[in-house]
Amino acid sequence: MEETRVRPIRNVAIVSNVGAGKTSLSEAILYVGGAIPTLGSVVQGTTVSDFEPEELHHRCSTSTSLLQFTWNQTTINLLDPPGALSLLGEPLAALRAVDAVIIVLHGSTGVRTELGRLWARIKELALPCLVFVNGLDKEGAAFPTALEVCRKELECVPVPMVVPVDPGAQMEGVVDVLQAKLIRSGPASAKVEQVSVPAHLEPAMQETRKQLLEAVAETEEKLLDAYVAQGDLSREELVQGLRSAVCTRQFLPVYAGSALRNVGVWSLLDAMVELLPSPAERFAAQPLRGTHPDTGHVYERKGSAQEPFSAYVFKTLIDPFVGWLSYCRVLSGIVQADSTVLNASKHVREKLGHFYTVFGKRHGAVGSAGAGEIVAIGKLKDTQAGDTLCQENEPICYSGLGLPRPVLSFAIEAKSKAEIDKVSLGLHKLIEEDPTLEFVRNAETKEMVLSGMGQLHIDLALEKLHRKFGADVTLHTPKIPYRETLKAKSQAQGKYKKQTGGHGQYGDCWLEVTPLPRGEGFIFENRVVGGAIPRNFIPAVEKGVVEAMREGGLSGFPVVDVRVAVYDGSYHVVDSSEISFKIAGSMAFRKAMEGAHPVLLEPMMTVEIEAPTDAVGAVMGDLNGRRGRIVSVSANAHAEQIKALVPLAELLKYAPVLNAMTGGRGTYVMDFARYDEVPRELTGKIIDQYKAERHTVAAH
Ligand SMILES: Nc1nc2c(ncn2[C@@H]2O[C@H](COP(=O)(O)OP(=O)(O)O)[C@@H](O)[C@H]2O)c(=O)[nH]1
Ligand SMILES: [Mg+2]
Repeated sequence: MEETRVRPIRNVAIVSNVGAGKTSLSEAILYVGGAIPTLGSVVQGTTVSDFEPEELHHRCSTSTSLLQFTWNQTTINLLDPPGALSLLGEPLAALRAVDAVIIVLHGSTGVRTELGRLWARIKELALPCLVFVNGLDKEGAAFPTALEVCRKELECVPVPMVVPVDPGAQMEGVVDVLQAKLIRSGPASAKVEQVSVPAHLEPAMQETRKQLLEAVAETEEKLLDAYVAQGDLSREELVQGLRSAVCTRQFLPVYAGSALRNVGVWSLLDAMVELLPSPAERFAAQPLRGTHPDTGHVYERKGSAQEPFSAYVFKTLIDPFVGWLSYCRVLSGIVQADSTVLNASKHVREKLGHFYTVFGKRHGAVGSAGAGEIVAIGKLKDTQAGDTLCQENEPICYSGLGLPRPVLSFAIEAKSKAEIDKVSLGLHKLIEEDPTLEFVRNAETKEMVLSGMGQLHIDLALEKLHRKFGADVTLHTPKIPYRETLKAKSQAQGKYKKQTGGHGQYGDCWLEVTPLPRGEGFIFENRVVGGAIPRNFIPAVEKGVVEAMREGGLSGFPVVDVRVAVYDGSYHVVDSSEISFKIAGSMAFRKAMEGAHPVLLEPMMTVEIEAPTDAVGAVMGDLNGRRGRIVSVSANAHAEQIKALVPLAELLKYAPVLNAMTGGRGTYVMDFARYDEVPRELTGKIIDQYKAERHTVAAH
């Protein structure tokens, strides 16, 4: 019953640590799959997948490529995202479009932070996986080490599917255990040669095959019975057992070879079709869940073409030739190009433009797309990555992309006044393409602030800004958004009186300010009894307080975490007005704060650093120097994770420092944790600095 209308489909993303060979492997898959005539190379900038100018310049992927091709009557949608930690939004989004994943392991490197994070998401999404151990043509790359990584770091049961033959620079084959054949191949031809297994490789193959048989037999009683009875399983039984074990994530079939030399790739490609689930099979095992955008009612979809149309947008980009494109994974139903649908995430109707298939930078027009397919749609006005599109009368909304927050911020300034508009326009376009990039004008510090996931991410954004919009900027350290609060209870009066001639002004109130626990913000209370201030003026007092809170008396930063109670006052029947009580409220608040032992608060960040073991001492020492508090340290086979609480002010230029301390092997992510009091010895300096700045601004 599987996809009778169209060809079978496999949607697969390739993920790994940066530089493990995803793009090279994608290229080799296309080559073996007959989609390209020659094997391109990342180093020469000739792969189908890495084509953007930034990718060619950096010689690494910076954006997810979609590679659609056909093999064995199966449509394969291969996604090749970048691996760098600061571009993690791309693979995280790609995972939402696929039904299975190929994990590339390389050399003796274990699971680094970026793959660790992806692995966590893969588990959440319960995506079936295959592993490809790449680079076996290189010195020091060992297959057993990779199996150990699967066991220890991915905490999975690896099942080797091949026996690598003569790993090293001249490697030209693997023994495919399922085929019981030696598969010979090389970079000069897309054809593989299947020959019988030479006698000296027979014991290794039998040993691997035995492991496979036992693993498969254990997954199902029927298979176990057959194995016990015959001492063997047929190829059909093996494939059937493997398929269901992969689909339910019971174990990880492990392939191996060299993407660069086109070795072992054919077996992997075969497995993509034979062992990975089709979209329908995946959703039969775990139905899709979405909610009604208005009622929140939960609905399930089985991912069939007969259901109402729904699709998930996992990437948007501006293509130089076709314009705005939204990459969509159709999850249910069928949709025609140029029809009108609902964007359930944004509650707006969208008129769909043309539909395209995508092969790297090449596009082909198609008229419709059905469940399981991936299609690029032109001209969507309000749709962003993470949105759900659906049939208007059957609305459903799937969960958002769940992307990490930016960690690194810069204040940016246009190189020339004439470029300010270009910068602003360009950056707004770039953030529409990339949900992990943030661009805001900070009302408090009056700066334009660009935030990203790391230095590479910011650099790439600026390169694109230059290339696509012809605008250049300079980067500065952004100002810190400090806050003020109080440490003691205090009371004060605010009396505003102007009663000379004509209609006068009269407002008078007594306020009590009390510290609130950190993060509680602001509470206003009316404790006036006996009509000392008429009820209708109380909101005006509150307004005055709120206005005064915007600029604290110490440094001009907003006041937070304060309970303000108005408890007494007086009024004048004629002269009292809202405005006079508002002014009185502001005056009383400022005075009360003076007596309340005001202090400065600074933003504290939770920082998670991963550093190679030999650099951990240096990293921890440096964190101490940054007023950081270590929260925990934990280790895996290759690196240690340090979790610390550090003031944002000490982290503004952390990325290059960590790089230098760890020889480029350290990575970190950070997130806002809370506001903490600035140590007294630093407070004076910060206050002086901001007062001086305010003076200069005022003088201009
Ligand atoms: N020796 C060798 N080098 C490889 C292999 N696969 C990839 N590389 C090289 O490793 C580098 C990173 O490869 P790339 O495919 O861009 O990795 P990605 O970041 O995972 O996409 C490039 O210089 C490739 O030429 C391989 O199987 N053997
Ligand atoms: Mg790549």
